[in-house]
Amino acid sequence: MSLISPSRRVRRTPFSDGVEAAGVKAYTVYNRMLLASVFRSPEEDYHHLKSAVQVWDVSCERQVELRGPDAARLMQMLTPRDLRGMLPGRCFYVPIVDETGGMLNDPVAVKLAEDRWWISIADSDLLLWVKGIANGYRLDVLVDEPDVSPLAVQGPQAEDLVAAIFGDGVRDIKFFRFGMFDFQGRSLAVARSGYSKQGGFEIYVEGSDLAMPLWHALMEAGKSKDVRAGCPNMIERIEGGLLSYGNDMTDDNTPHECGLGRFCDTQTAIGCIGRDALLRVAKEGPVQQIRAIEIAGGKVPGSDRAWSIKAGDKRVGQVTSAAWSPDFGTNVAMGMVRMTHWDPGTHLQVETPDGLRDAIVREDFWL
Ligand code: THG
Repeated sequence: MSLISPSRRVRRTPFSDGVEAAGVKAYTVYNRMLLASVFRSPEEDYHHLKSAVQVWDVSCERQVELRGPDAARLMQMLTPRDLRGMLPGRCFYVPIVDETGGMLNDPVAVKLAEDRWWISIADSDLLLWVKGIANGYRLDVLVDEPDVSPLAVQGPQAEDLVAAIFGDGVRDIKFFRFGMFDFQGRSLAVARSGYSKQGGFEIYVEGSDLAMPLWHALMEAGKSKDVRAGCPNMIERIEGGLLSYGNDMTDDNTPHECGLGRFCDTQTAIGCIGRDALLRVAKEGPVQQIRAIEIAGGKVPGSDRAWSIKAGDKRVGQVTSAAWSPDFGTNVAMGMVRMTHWDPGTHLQVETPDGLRDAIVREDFWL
């Protein structure tokens, strides 16, 4: 059963048969590809993610591959994060900005070799920007979207499950690094990363033919661990302060507004697009920034729009993601707040779809 009308514009993934058989209840669309959003219920999925292990079809985290002598130069043009110390086998969370310093994407850069990179993208058409830069500057580099589909294994039991398939070697992989490991005679990048704070791995499945065999192998090996098909969980990711491009930020925001200033080395990232604009914003400092916000009252409704944040009659920001947290017994949220009202402990009001609620700026996220 699916309420999304079938269309070639909304791409299936190499794991879609497994996702459907597991009883997916809702999808979203991400990079023009299906991404499951609910299996049992957001709350049930959340408790299970935090106590067991889940296998996530995150094929929609498409790769932009850079291949050739100018690959490293192009990668540094794309991000204000200094990549000079980045060795092959490393993954870096990298802001990508346009010439005005506006966020275009917040992907994970994967360095396979000096002349071969993957950019594991969030939901925007980054391939077009990268092709445009490569061609405009006449760089000696091939830019395309390879047949690579990430499969995430997340949760407290993720390491044991991934070790059961790839061997105990995966236990030595450090956070945001990857190693090459064999599955059915093929070598795959296995990274310790993923869009949750529960710990886990991402397997970059190169070749769609390997997808369902790997899916079945993980489900079989994980039976005793109560492994389930899962998906990025909105409640857990807000608790953990993980940003969602298109929701919590857009090209109207600078990395500094998004709290990603720590990933900008604008002084030393020579040649990066948007450098002059970022040098300006870094000097002045942002006038609004992402904050953790607690919203009073019972469970907030879901939403497809930002909710105004008020201080009396004045609009001082917007809530961009919010959910009821069963573990914290409150609504956890993130939002963009003006500097006059961003200090921890500041009392605010939020215009939710079911009325005005009291809210408070938190010191930190919840995890
Ligand atoms: N993994 C991979 N690709 C992705 C995502 C992913 N592409 C889309 C989307 N997620 C990109 N956005 C993010 C956002 C946050 C993180 C990763 C990708 C993340 N952040 C950690 C944090 O903020 O705590 C760690 C950042 C760090 O310290 O380097 O993991 O999840 N392949």
